Amino acid sequence: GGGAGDDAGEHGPLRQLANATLDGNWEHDHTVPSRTLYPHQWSWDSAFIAIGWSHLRPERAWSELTSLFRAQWRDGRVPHIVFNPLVPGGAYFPGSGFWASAEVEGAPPMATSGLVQPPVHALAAWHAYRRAPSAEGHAALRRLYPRLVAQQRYLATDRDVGGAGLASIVHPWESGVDNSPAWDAPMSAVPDDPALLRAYRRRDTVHAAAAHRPTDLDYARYVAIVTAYRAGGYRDDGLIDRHPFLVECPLFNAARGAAEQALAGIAGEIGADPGPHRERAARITEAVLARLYDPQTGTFRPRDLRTDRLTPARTVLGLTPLILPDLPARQVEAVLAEATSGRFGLATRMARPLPSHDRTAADFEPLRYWRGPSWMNINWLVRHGLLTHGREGLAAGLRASMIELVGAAGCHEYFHPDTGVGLGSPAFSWTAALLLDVLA
Ligand code: 2M8
Repeated sequence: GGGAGDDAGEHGPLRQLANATLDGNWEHDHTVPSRTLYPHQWSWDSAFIAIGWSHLRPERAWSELTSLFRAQWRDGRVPHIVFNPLVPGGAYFPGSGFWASAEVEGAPPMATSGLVQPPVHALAAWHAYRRAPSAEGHAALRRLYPRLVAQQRYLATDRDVGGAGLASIVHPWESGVDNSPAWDAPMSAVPDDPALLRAYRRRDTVHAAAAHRPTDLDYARYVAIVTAYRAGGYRDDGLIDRHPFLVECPLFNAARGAAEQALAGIAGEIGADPGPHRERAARITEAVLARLYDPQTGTFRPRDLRTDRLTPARTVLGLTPLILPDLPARQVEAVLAEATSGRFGLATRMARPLPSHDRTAADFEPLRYWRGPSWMNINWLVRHGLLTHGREGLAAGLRASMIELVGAAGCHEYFHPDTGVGLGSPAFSWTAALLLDVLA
């Protein structure tokens, strides 16, 4: 990375494609992930997308985050989908009627889901601000700060189901990596009554190949888990006794830790006290180490609260604790050993970005969504972690592979991890946004 080959001239057409992709997906105050597959606002997509807008039209970065946090629930949760009432109900499954947030005490006036996604928003807000500091950005940070703090508080309290300082996800959709092999073990315990799904029609397989998406069995379980959570009014008390899916995810919790570090930066910028954020960040890192690190294999893996076991699959989630600035040297080395192994192929010169799953695993599926394909957001996070820990050479290798991938295939949602062929949506927002950021 860096150097003469990266000037605006050489990457001009690629930048233009990314700009046009973001612009085409812009919708009055937010950006849809994809016009066809995801026509509403998604939580962690908006965080990554804001980073992209900071390079093009910073006012849109602040609008993106502001509109998302307008839909924050009274308990602090930031819903993973904010529904656009102008989009026809049948355009996405499960739509607003399925979630029925209007009936829930403490939900906002607009229709949302009741789940959350990895809290990468503080990191994104701080990153976007430093890319494009302005009076408008400063004012936006001031407005967002208490909301970002409330988001963190919700996850640290209501969602600490295991009681050991980590937040649990209550649904694979909350991980953002929906059908990752990381969830196969906990998902196998979820009832899989196919009749549950017969009542509904999937929409995703209208727009993307069924072989590139989660299975019907996955969807039957997705619906079952939401149905259980919704029946309890999306409340979090007593989940341990009644909820079918409870997992502590390394990415989700590393994002919480990185968020506290980012909040320390934001607090310093707006004249609040950074101290408590640094302390919380340190405690989250300690809990991630105590609960999710397996010294035997040198890997971070999710903990299934139902069995109190680490899930067996070695997915790319295990590399993401690198975004924790205070990750100890021993674990940084362990993550790098895993990342540079044949499982993931990280190198100073690498043909392709990181896959979403261990290439050597028997259940590696190069076409199926989060079970093998490469995704720009995960690669961006790992690159961010490499830079955080001073691994410039590896970060440059990863960056070059990301640019090459999108340069050849376009702004697809995900990519075949070997051939680089584009998969899923062909005009996907976070791919465009994060490409612009790595090009900057
Ligand atoms: C995918 O998830 C949604 C459900 O939230 C879906 O498959 O319908 C995931 O890739 C998720 O990480 C992403 O935020 C969302 C929108 O891009 O799509």
